[in-house]
Amino acid sequence: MTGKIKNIQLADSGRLKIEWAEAHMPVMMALRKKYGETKPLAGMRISGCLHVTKETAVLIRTLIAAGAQVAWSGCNPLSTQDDVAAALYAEGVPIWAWHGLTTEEFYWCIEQTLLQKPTITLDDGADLVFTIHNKHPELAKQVLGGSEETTTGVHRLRAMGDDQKLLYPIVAVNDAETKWDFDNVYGTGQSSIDGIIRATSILLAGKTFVVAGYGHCGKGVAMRAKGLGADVIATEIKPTAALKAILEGIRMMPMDEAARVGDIFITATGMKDVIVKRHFEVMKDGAIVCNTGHYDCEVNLKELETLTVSKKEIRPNCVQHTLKNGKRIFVLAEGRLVNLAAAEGHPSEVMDMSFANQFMAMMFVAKNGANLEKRVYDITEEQDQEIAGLKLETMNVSIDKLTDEQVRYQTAYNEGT
Ligand code: 3DD
Repeated sequence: MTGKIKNIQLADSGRLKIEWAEAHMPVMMALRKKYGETKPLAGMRISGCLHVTKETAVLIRTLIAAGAQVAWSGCNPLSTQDDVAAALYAEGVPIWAWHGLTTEEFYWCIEQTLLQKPTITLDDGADLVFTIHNKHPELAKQVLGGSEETTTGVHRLRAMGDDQKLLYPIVAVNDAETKWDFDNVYGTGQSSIDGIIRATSILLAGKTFVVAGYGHCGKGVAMRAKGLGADVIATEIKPTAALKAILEGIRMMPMDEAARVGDIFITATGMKDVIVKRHFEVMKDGAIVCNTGHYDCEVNLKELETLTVSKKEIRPNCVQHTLKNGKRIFVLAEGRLVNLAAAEGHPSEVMDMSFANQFMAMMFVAKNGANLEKRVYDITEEQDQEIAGLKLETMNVSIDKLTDEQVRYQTAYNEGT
């Protein structure tokens, strides 16, 4: 067995978690059955940098069943589920991941996954791609291509592609409709509330719940907080997103105002310095602050420390800061993504589609990589509809089909009103 994990004794628990996820990811299991026979990934060495959760384990097992050799690390120091990592390690998956990595250990784990000289990279937040581009550009020569799971990762890789800095093609899995419109909205919505409740046991009903960012993730979180009876406020920098919030019945105001009235704050912007010193200074006693964006730069903890006279971990993933003004602020999961650091991430059912896109992206790169340009590729409409169709089938849902006449009518331009 190759790799480094927290504790092999946890493997049994991890196997049961993965079994649970497999029972709730029918699309992935169908893909595993279909491609386990044809093995389209045979000969591929996939290095993955993606949260080690029970759902990721299902993806890993499916990639291996399809013929790939994998090497895996987590993509956040606090998101690895140690029992899942132990189960994967015990079944021979080369994995370097444990909960509570230092920054140095985090990048060391990524380095270990590069020893196999990957032909494909599978990334979430672009740390693996950046490591290859910035520290091991020579490895890019045998990389056919890669994929990127998350919004901020895709933003950065598109910028690299626009500047002709990409050393190999990248498939923007995040931007697939069957990922973005489901994982980001319904997954982040539920899992972020899950993380907040596991870390605090707080009652949401009647609380003033401030969501920074009303994109797909923020919209999902706002929807679920509202469903639990919270009084939701959103903050934004984009007029159209702000308008959507208002029309959804969500109050909109600048963070400078929301900071004074909020009980619970969550950032979902992808931007840095969203909650900073002047906000902490006016927050109510007992305010809870957390983040569900990929990177831990949205809540400025360095500035909070300048106001802190004492702090203690009052509950797992919940640190009480006592400020100079005598008020307490509770920071969850060290300002890292609360859904994965304090809970289990998105439910299996939405990851089923996200990872079906990842799996198909791997097949696309394996088949076409040598002929692709060094840019970011979007998931095709056909693939989106194929995955959504597979998902509906597993839910025993039937839908209508256009007749030939209707197909013709769609593009007819000689019929008026
Ligand atoms: N992410 C959220 N929940 C996850 C889970 N259960 N397993 C693996 C990864 C998970 C994060 C990403 O899928 C995606 O939501 C993102 O954009 O980062």
